[in-house]
Amino acid sequence: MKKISIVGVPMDLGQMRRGVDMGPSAIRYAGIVDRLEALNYDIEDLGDIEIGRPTKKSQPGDSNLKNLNEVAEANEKLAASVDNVIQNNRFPLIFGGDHSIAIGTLAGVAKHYENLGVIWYDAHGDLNTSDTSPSGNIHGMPLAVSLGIGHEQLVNIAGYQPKIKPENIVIIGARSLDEGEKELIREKGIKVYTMHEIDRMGMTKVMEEAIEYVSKGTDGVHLSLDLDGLDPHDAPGVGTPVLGGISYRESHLAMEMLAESDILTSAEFVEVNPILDDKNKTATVAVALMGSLFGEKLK
Ligand code: 4U7
Ligand code: MN
Ligand code: MN
Ligand code: MN
Repeated sequence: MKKISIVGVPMDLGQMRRGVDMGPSAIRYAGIVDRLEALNYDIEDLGDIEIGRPTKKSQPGDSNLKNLNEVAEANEKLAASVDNVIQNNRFPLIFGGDHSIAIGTLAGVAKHYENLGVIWYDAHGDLNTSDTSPSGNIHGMPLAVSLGIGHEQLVNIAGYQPKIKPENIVIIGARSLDEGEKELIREKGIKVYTMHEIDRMGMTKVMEEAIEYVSKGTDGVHLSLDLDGLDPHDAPGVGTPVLGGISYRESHLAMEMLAESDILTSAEFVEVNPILDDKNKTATVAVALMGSLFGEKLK
């Protein structure tokens, strides 16, 4: 029987909109523990990582990255917690919080895998650096940071780098990429299925290819699911919504195909913001998708 450990990360310092720190509570409130227990998993909820508050106004000479020290510190704690979950032979399931927490999740997970595959389900590439970021928001940087590209304080979390390799990553659902991100994608040859490919090929084919792509030559696979990968109609409670996204049904299909493939070794669901939501719809969607991801259809 699969043993799952839940870690909440009430992080909102990687972007500018308040409320996303309540994401982990909203997901728990939407019934995730009962949902997974009904599937006969052994569930342990480790509670939330403590997030510091920004203590000082920025000083001249500071980096343009917003809340850099606090984001780095929380991600160190998260990396240690995730590392510990895997050492205990349990599956880490992380709830955000803004997407800057993927830095810590991947730092903890990748210690255990030489060649970790990553599925990045997102409207965005999250491949910005301090130089290319239009916003200075760290939630737009975690994939670059995990590749070893970015501010040294972030890149070196958990004391090693890089965490992942460009050829082991697949991005699904992209429709808002900045110029610097596009350049990095071209330069590193990162595999991307934009909304164009999803429309053209259909989600079934996209997921068949993506699953094969991230399984080849890898020894584990992490799913990082940003709820803004879905269309804002289905997931309105996110800080950076982008029209024309993946539907709720297509997302279920994607999760079901991942369940069948049985390749995942860790997962995170991020960017749920209850303040911007419509009656906890987005957390409810996240919980439903996790139901599929953990095999509701197969049982
Ligand atoms: B998310 C953005 F400029 N690219 O870097 C940036 F459009 O984790 C958005 O995917 C980043 O939600 C979105 O600020 C980060 C912007
Ligand atoms: Mn996003
Ligand atoms: Mn993201
Ligand atoms: Mn977002």
